[in-house]
Amino acid sequence: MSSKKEQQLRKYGTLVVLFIFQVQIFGFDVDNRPTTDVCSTHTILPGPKGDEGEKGDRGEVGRQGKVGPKGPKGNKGTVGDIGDQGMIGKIGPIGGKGDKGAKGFSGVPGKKGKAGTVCDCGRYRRVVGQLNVNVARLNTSIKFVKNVIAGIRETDEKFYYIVKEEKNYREALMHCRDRGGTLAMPKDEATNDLIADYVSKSGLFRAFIGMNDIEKEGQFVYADNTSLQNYSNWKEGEPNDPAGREDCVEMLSTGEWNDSECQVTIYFVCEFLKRRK
Ligand code: MAN
Ligand code: CA
Ligand code: CA
Repeated sequence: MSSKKEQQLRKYGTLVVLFIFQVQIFGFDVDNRPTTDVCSTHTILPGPKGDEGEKGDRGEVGRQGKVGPKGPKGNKGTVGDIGDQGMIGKIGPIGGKGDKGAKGFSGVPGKKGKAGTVCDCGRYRRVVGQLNVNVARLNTSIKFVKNVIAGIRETDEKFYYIVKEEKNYREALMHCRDRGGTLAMPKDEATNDLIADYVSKSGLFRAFIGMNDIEKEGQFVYADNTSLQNYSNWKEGEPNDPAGREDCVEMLSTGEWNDSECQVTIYFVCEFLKRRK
């Protein structure tokens, strides 16, 4: 221990001894005053002040202080400088269909048109009517050609074709002529046999062929107006011309002929001359 500290301890020790001495000599009442002043003449006075002691050693580092109070709020900062422009973003998705716009204003009325030409409606109706007729003929022709393809008979000189449409003699003849032919005219046995076979094989009992006695009763001619020559194939008892009304001729499935009424409507046989090569 340094001498400086020894001096401090001696000084404090002297003061403690003096304090205890006073308490033992005079005593104290509850008011902390001397019970008697009889010993005031014996009061011990302090001595003269001593010399100043030497400077003590530097103390140890003290403990860290408490955390200080929160400081006042700082002033608002100034606006910063504008940065560089960013890159262009990606193209966004296609937007939905917009609502229908409001109806626009009416336009300016146009100028008065030129006078129209008078429609010749009657003429157009006639044209349309004729076209309808042509279409009907074409359809008939198509039907005919289809049937021709389906079945036809031929000799060296001619084609024979059964038209399975019920027509009277005059209509049947016109039908064959419209197609470049005529009603079949069997002028020999071979030709008659060929047509007969065709009729029977087609499942028919009868069909018009090209002969009649329209011009003169009993005098039969072919459709080309040539008279019968040395060939005929009448069924037995024919021609009988009952009631004088049978002036046209049909071939039966046997190949035999029968005079028949011209107005009955039955199938018929056309013939077409082959083209010379
Ligand atoms: C019978 C016969 C024929 C006559 C027919 C008319 O077959 O009399 O001669 O042509 O009837 O349907
Ligand atoms: Ca007759
Ligand atoms: Ca008859």
